Amino acid sequence: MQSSTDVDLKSQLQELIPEQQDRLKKLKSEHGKVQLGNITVDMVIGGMRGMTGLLWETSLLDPEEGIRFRGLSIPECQKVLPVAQSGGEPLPEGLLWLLLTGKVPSKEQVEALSKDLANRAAVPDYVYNAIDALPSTAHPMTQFASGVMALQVQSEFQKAYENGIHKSKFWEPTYEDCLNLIARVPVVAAYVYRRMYKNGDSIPSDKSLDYGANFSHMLGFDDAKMKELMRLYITIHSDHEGGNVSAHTGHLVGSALSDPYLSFAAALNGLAGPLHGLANQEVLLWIKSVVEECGENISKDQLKEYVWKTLNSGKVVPGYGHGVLRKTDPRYVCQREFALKHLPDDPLFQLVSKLYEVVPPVLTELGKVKNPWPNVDAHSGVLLNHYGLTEARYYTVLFGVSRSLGICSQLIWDRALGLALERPKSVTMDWLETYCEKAKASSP
Ligand code: NMX
Ligand code: MLT
Repeated sequence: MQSSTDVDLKSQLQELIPEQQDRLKKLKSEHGKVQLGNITVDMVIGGMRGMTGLLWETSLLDPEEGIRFRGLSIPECQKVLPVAQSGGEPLPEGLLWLLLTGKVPSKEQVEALSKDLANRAAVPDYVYNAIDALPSTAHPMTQFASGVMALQVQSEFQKAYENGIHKSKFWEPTYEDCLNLIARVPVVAAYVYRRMYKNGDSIPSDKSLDYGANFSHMLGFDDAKMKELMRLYITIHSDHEGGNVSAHTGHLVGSALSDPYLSFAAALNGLAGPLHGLANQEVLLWIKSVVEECGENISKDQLKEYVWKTLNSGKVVPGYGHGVLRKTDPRYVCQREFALKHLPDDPLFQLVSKLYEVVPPVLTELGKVKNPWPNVDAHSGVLLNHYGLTEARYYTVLFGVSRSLGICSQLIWDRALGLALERPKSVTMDWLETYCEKAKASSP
């Protein structure tokens, strides 16, 4: 799975693209009519759950086993991807290389990509001005998405399209936009954080640092363990196959040939919903409300009562459940391992561990929840909180920075493979009722 020794990511892609185009052409001509399952009325009215309908190359989610990035599980990525320090967490640049090429990069390739990203990270003043036009009380995700929209002014794809670029070349300006976007989002995100919580006292980027460490530095956290946490955080939140709300939105908007900035800003607006990425904010706020009402040393019985109180007031227990997963999210597991290694005595970590014992049986007892186990968001907040990033409302922005890696990698392949405009068929209730009546009448 190792890449060739060429350290230039774009030339690696240049080599890979014709192979993958042929592969897709063959798939279409030889197997285009093969059925992948039946669409039921439940699927149509139930958020298309379980309906296979998207091509997404960068990762694949198994309900029992969790995510694999280009075939590699999280523990495998932790083993084989280059690290900043021996025994440490993967460098997100390595993961980006893996997502884009399907190959494990060498340390030299990761270093070259790291430098390339650092050199692309300049953000024009009008982006900061666009953010500053919003009240500083605006939600961090609103400020972040506005900043990404302002970055769009520099879209290479838009310029090339206006100049009549041939469609076989679409992927090239898409690549430039995506790499620029990935390089710039941490700068914009850090600006939002410092504006909201540190009196606008921005910290310039340090080009000598890797992507994760530099983001942590620009936020104002120079602790070596926080930098490790940031590398892990960005790696594991990057991609979760194509059907989740943010990835699907990015792909859908991109399918209209909207450029990567427009597509990714749209994706961020989906991520900002409480059933998706905003759940990481909700988890920490909910945990803090438990502590406020019952103290840190709450017993399991009290905790169970609190969970029932949440459910009985018509709310969800944030951080639990999933649209696809049916086991504990491996992204939860690796964060738990990080906590056991670095902060085993943190009181909020201990509360999170207690919740792991208490919540699943309660959700099972509720009787309708398909997956009672924790997802990625159940754990991330207490780790950030431990290292001083305590502002829960900001957490989804971190998720957004990380998700740029996955969504942008797939956008490059969308354009390289010439994937189609997304336009599924919708129907009305009248249509469904008539269809079902006819189906019933004609069945023996
Ligand atoms: N707490 C309470 N009720 C729940 C939960 C939960 N954690 N999870 C599912 N349910 C309910 C769900 O609301 C639905 O109720 P109703 O029929 O009354 O509408 C019922 O159980 C069946 O839902 P599922 O089929 O199990 O889940 P679905 O695929 O519809 O939704 C989530 C998946 C993730 C939206 C859901 O589990 C949830 O709301 N979890 C809490 C929010 C959360 O943690 N979201 C983050 C997901 C990860 N991410 O980062 O995106
Ligand atoms: C994600 O990371 O996108 C979430 O776990 C939601 C999902 O996969 O549906």
